[in-house]
Amino acid sequence: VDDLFDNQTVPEYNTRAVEKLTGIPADTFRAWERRYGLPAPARTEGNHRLYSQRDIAIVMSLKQLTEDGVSISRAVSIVQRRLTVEPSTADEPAAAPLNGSGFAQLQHRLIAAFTQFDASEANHVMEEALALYEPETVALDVIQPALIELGNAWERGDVCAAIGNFGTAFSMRKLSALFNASQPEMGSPTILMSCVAGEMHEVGLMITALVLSRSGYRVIYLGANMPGAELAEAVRRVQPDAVVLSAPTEIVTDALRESVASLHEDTGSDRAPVIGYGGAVFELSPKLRDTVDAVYLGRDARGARDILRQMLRSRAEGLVLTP
Ligand code: B12
Repeated sequence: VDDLFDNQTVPEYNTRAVEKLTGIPADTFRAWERRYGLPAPARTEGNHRLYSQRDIAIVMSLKQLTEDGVSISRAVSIVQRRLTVEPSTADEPAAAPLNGSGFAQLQHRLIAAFTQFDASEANHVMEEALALYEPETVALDVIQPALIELGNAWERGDVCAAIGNFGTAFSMRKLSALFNASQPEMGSPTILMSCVAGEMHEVGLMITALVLSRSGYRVIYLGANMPGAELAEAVRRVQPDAVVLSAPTEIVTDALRESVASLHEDTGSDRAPVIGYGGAVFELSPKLRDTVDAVYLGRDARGARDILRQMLRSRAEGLVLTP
């Protein structure tokens, strides 16, 4: 239904059939046609409307979007935009919102907005993405790849540092707002999260916090550059079920090992928390993982969520955990 390019344009369904197939009264989709020009059925010789499969997909998309709380005029412009972007190949439609291509388009538009320092267009892209997808999907499949690409573009010298910082700052504001709105203090078990001492790259940690909080955990977020001794003190006070550390750059691997060591020393609890970590450097140099006495949580928040779910379940059942 959402793949507007996969649907045939041959006019073959009458109004009654469309009502039956979509569950929407004819008055409604005829009003959409009058006001917004969508759908755009053909006419028989006797001037009766004849709809194609694509028209039906359009009606279904409008229905879905309005049911999700998007206004009808906004829903129409979203669908129009999808229809005006040409598919890259016949087999792989570029405008389908529920597959990789839909994400690629949103990423591309977000990067374009960043390179123009255009926060209002970036906000527009975010609104559109959030009308279609869950916040964690927007974080993982739109913001994260866009920032990785922006970082690579900066390394290649294609964009200046200011654009990179603008995109990072904009994204951190969005992600923080989504994280706050997900009521991180509500769920359970409790996960304490921070970057290790000296680590200022905070985006990966924030995305992981959002995803974990949206999965129902209570997340206590300490942010960037957390000295090991202070972290251990916080763990003694909070008694979390898990501690998740971010150490994406090479320069902080020692700091990660130190933090992990002080957490192993004394957490003030008879049931030690799961200690997990992540960061790009452990993907680039997998051997480094052997030097850290904690659980590697994978490439990104998606893997972290799955591994932690498993580990916290085992911990709740009282099974012994080793990294
Ligand atoms: C933006 C940026 C900054 C910003 C960060 C702002 C912020 N609020 O986060 C600022 C300007 C502060 C900055 C500073 C520095 N930066 Co910088 N920065 C970048 C840049 C351009 C993008 C990073 C980014 O946000 N990427 C997008 C996010 C999504 O990626 P990510 O953070 O890596 O997260 C991914 C993984 O690491 C992982 N992950 C991260 N945390 C966690 C946690 C868990 C639990 C899990 C599961 C996964 C996970 O998930 C994400 C998806 O895979 C990169 C270049 C690049 N190509 O990456 C350089 C880069 C990371 N920076 C680098 C350096 C050297 C520095 C500085 C030392 C530069 C300097 N001389 O001042 C300083 C010091 C920073 C410090 N002490 O930590 C190097 C690191 C080199 C290395 N070998 O490790 C890079 C790669 C650039 C380079 N090639 O030189 N930087």
